[in-house]
Amino acid sequence: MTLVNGGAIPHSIDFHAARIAPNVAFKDVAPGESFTFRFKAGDPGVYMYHCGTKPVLAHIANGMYGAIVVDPVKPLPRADKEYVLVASEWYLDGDGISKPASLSMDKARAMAPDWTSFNGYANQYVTHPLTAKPGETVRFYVVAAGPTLDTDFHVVGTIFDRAWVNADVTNPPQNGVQTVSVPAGGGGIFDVKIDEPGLYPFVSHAFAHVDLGQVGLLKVGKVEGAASH
Ligand SMILES: [Cu+2]
Repeated sequence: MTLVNGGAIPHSIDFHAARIAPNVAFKDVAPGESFTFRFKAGDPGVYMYHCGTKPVLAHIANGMYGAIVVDPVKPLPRADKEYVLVASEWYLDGDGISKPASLSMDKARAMAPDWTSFNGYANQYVTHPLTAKPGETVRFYVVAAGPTLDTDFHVVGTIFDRAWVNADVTNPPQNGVQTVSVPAGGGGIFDVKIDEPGLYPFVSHAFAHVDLGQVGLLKVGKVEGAASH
């Protein structure tokens, strides 16, 4: 892993998938500098990574995060489609219309987001749904990046056939579960197999988050019309 800091202030990178001394590997890298470290990804799952420079709240709230999937040596059951969803929330100091919005630390501390999202944009998969064919197994790798709020992952109109809660793939998955909390800084892996064509919303079932944009659609088969949620 090489972090190149092309920005104006120090940054760093914290991999939850690593077992490593954070004061060494996750240290601040000054503007214009780079830093390389290595770790062995020996713990399978889906993990958050993020900037760990103080105040971490500000760096994560500005979008400095992502997900990595560490596959187990013994593969998981086959999935036909795999999607990675990184849930997060945005705290802004303006509407972004007259001038670009920046971070509101007051809102971030108060946990009062303007928007919540999957993969950075509120409602993006409502306008551009994810797709599957009827009968396909769809696997969602879900990370809640926060910076602060959890994501209560649920797919409307079906039940998780398999849920690796907290992305623990060393144990058998839970079968037939409806909603699983993915904590801020955590991950989960969810399989659904949907036979009936339709529009199936995937949401954080903490519904204020749906209102703020943490909702998308899984379009199974050929479908006309609008979503229910
Ligand atoms: Cu940073």
